[in-house]
Amino acid sequence: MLRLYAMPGSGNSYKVQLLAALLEIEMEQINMSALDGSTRSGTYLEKNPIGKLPLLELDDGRFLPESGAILVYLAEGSDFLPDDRFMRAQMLSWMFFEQYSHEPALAAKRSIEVYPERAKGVTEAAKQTLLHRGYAALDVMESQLQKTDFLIGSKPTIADIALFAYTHDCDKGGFSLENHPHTALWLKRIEALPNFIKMPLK
Ligand SMILES: N[C@@H](CCC(=O)N[C@@H](CS)C(=O)NCC(=O)O)C(=O)O
Repeated sequence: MLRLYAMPGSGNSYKVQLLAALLEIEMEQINMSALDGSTRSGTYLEKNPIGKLPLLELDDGRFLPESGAILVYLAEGSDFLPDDRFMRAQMLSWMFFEQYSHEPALAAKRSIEVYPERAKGVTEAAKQTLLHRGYAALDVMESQLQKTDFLIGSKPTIADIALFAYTHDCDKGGFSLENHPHTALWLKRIEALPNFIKMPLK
């Protein structure tokens, strides 16, 4: 059976947990914390030299880090991974956007607000920069979601799963979707998918 090393309450882990639930893929789950130093232990670094969660272990003992890569692996053969060459590239374009422009602002701001130990030494100016960058990313999504139900058209792909994770509870990081009504509706569309699960908190 597949084994997922995950952190409860982490959006990056939730992406994988959500897709696995939607596709009814069974996985053994090992809960870890990125806050207690265990992801920097020698035994974990042997499995994942990047030292982050999530991490997927395949049946044959191979390891796959990075949430986006794990989504691609799990979605193989499903409707969440389009066959069409351009659509697949568009999907990846949103996933790279998530990693470079969205997650670094929304997840970082949420982390500062949710875990007080992460707020130490963070200036008000740095928080404002994260808010500014996060809203810029949400504006890009809103502009697309005014035109299409999901990010690359009428059907959900793993790009939607990837971007759902840190958008659905962006209020925890101090963001509001009041001026992003299409993004708020898109969240509801994802929550209505069969087998949807909320973010596991333990
Ligand atoms: N690009 C990675 C980011 C993973 C990541 O940042 N995970 C956090 C938990 S949400 C982590 O393990 N942080 C530990 C650390 O940075 O030391 C992915 O998408 O999987």
